[in-house]
Amino acid sequence: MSGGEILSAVHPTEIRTSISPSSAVELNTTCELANYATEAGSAQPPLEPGKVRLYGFEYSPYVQRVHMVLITKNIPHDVKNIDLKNKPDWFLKLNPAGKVPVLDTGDKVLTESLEIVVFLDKNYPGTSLRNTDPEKSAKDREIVEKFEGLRTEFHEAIKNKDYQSPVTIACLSLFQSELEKRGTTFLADKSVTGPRIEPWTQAQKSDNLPLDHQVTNYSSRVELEEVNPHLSGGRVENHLRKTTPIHPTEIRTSISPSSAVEQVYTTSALANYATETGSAQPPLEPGKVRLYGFGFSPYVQRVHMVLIAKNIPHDVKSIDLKNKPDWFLKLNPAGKVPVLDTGDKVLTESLDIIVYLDQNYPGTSLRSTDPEKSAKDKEIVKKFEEYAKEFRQFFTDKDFKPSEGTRAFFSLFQSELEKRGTTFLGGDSPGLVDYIIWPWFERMKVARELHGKGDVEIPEDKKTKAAKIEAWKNNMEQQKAVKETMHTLEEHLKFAKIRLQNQK
Ligand SMILES: N[C@@H](CCC(=O)N[C@@H](CS)C(=O)NCC(=O)O)C(=O)O
Repeated sequence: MSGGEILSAVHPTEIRTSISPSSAVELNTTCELANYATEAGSAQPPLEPGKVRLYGFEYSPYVQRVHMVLITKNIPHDVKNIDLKNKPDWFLKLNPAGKVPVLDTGDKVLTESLEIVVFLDKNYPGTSLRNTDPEKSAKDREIVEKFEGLRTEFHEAIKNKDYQSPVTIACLSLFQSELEKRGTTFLADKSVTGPRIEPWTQAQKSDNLPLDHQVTNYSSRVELEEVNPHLSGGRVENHLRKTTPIHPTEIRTSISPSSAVEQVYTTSALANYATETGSAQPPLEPGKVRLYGFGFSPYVQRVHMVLIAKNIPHDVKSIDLKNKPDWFLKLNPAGKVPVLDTGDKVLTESLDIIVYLDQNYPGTSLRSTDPEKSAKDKEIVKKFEEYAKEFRQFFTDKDFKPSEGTRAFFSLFQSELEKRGTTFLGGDSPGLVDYIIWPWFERMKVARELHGKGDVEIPEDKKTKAAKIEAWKNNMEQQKAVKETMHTLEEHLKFAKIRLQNQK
């Protein structure tokens, strides 16, 4: 689909029949696959920068309560399943008791779900999920204590349909009377007690699997770049802001910032476990769409950002592009990422995918309804796609001169920002167009760093233009979807160098 058609229509190409999400066999396969790195004898998968790691097992309510708190508190994390029948040695070193959940923050290893959830609530930013009122807090503890006593009884009740469950009855009656007394929807407005209890009250529903939002391979560090160098035809001032981890409490000593890239690679090598030639296609998780991608692809990143911005449950699997598995080539014979698999449909081409997501998933639409703006958005995207195509040449040829199309894009982009008078092209929050173009802005400084050129002043007549776009960039960098998907300049540089080396 050409840039001109984007934002108007999408043609889902393939109807899937081969995978039914309800198949129990597939769930088992998911589990087996998910355990790839955790069998006895396997190596401990290194932490991803900026993320905590939860070791678990999909069906464990103790793991689920921790996972839910990680999600509720927006703590960047990933989850690795442990094969509990075949525990790896490194796991037994982390927790000699051999139980999940285990939380590894990089600084600390914590076991025991209740200790972990309280630790997360105390040590990570955001609203506390515990009651501050002493009376409620004491009752919460009582409720939790009673629920903890439920453990043995719960198994008994599953095995024996006539089991009377005295502890459960006492517990539920306390739970109910507290709900009544407080008159709130939950035990607290945002009570950690709710999530603690929920895994048990929902355990009978076989389709109720924990939602896994740990999808990125990306660093959480934020860094500021300069205005597009191709715009002014010269060099602009370098405004490097100190990089700040999302969670200042999480200071890892074992990993120096310079090894962050190695980690990204190692992690993504692990993430590729299921995607090498000869490997089986990893089954979809119920309730989630799957994005097949590659950590450094700007086309993948734009789709990933829209999934995050629209809160669409998803996971991301990396494809080894040098070694594409047959099943991947069946999904997309062109062999390119991104590919989106919804379970019903397989979509290729980033722009088609993005429009499909915006059209078919709930939440505010990220496209403008104003016909004039919408037409301008299409024009911007069309011009931008031309620029994206020639972008690579800025890396390989330091004297590459931007085409007319590229110049026209920057000029239109800036004049539209000015005309709309909003922070983003989409208004007060980013729209599809903003997400569509962002990944290239994240990478612009790479070319300059590669060519080792110094900075120069922005010409006077370009200053307003540069300031508009720079303000847009700064505001984009504050967006959740950008923070969760971006790589630092250092990581981009390292990747670009490896790639250029490989092309020689
Ligand atoms: N027009 C496509 C471009 C996608 C694309 O070029 N993907 C690259 C990664 S950035 C790729 O998959 N390359 C692998 C290959 O061509 O073998 C889109 O928007 O999705």
